Amino acid sequence: MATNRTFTMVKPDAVESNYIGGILKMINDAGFKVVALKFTRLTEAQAGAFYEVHKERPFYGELVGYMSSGPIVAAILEKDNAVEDFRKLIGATNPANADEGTIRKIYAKSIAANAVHGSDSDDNAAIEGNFFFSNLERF
Ligand code: 3AN
Repeated sequence: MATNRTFTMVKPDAVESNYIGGILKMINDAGFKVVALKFTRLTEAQAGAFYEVHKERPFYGELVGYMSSGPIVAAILEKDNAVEDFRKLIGATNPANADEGTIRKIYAKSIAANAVHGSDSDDNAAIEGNFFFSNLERF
């Protein structure tokens, strides 16, 4: 499969716990190249817009409140088969179900505070990357 890109965030729980370095090291060690990187904090409105696709889900309010509760690290990552391989690297949404050695198994606290985000498709990777980064901020 050709080289492509995915989008990730280190979420507020992992930033607060000083896991940024450990998580970025796992990402690099798995062969992903960082092509855009930003340390920022979402407003509630921005988090609501980012997670618009989950608007009807019962946890939407909790998710938006949580994702705007502290700073996050956003990044675009490049690798062959990036979206699928990154989902494997981060593990299941609920860390209790995540495989050994995955980022969520090692660093996540709960299904809501699950350490990292990873895009679920090429289309969403592009949409999410564009949400955070201009063309001048990606390489
Ligand atoms: P993933 O992040 O693995 O793609 P999604 O797309 O099902 O998972 O959910 C998006 C985000 O919503 C998750 N990363 C998690 O933070 C949050 N979330 C998912 N399910 C729940 C839940 N049952 N309770 C609270 N938050 C949840």
